[in-house]
Amino acid sequence: MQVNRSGEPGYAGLATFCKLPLVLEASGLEGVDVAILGAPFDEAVSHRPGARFGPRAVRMAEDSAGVPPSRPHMALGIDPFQVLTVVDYGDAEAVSADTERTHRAVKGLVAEVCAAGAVPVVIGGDHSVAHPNMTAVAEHHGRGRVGVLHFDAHADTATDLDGVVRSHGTPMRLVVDEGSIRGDMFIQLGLRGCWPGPGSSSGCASRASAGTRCTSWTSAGSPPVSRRRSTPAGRGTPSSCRSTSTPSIRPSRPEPAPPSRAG
Ligand SMILES: [Mn+2]
Repeated sequence: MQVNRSGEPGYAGLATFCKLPLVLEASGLEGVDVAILGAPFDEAVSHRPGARFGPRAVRMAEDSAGVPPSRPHMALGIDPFQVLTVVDYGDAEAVSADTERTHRAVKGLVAEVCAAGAVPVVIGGDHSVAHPNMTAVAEHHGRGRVGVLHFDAHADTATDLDGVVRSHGTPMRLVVDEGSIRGDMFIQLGLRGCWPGPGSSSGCASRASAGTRCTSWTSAGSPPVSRRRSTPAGRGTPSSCRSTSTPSIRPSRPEPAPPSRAG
């Protein structure tokens, strides 16, 4: 369903992602290559809430790609909207203060997108939503057969935060412990800062010796990373899942950065 007029400026009209057609039923995903999906939930954070407004904020940030949208890449000369059929699949039906039901809703929609043969792109939301996202993708393609590139400031590999297992600081450990993603196919990039501490890091290291390895690069930069492209995560994996924490795409106005434990 196209909900925007072709002559609208970017700041006008209903805010689907890049003014893409809106699809709310799985039956409308036939022939779709990529489905954008919002996961508006932030009650699994240990510090700053607000990411529930992320999906809407991203859609509101559109500055006018036109209808239909055009976004040609300057260097590659490729417009993804020309070569792919992309739709906005709306938001998951998050339940305020109920992480389990919200995660179930996110997982259900990601599964629908996968079942339709499309690639899900999930906009959070706090990083706890990575758990149902990755789980649904892994269950579709085969548990242990999906590699993950995780761009984040933090590893998010805690067993729990203050006793809370479904947290924004735990999804990367959960998917490995549950067998959805193999540790040696889970690549983490950009980690820094004071969390997690040595305990969590050593936990990952010990799991490496058991065959479930968390691989992390700290301040490695792109050249060293590109030289590691033949690591297990890039070999023989039928699919990949990319996870980026909200802080790394936080827009514009800089704020004083308080110490944070996860995200
Ligand atoms: Mn994170």
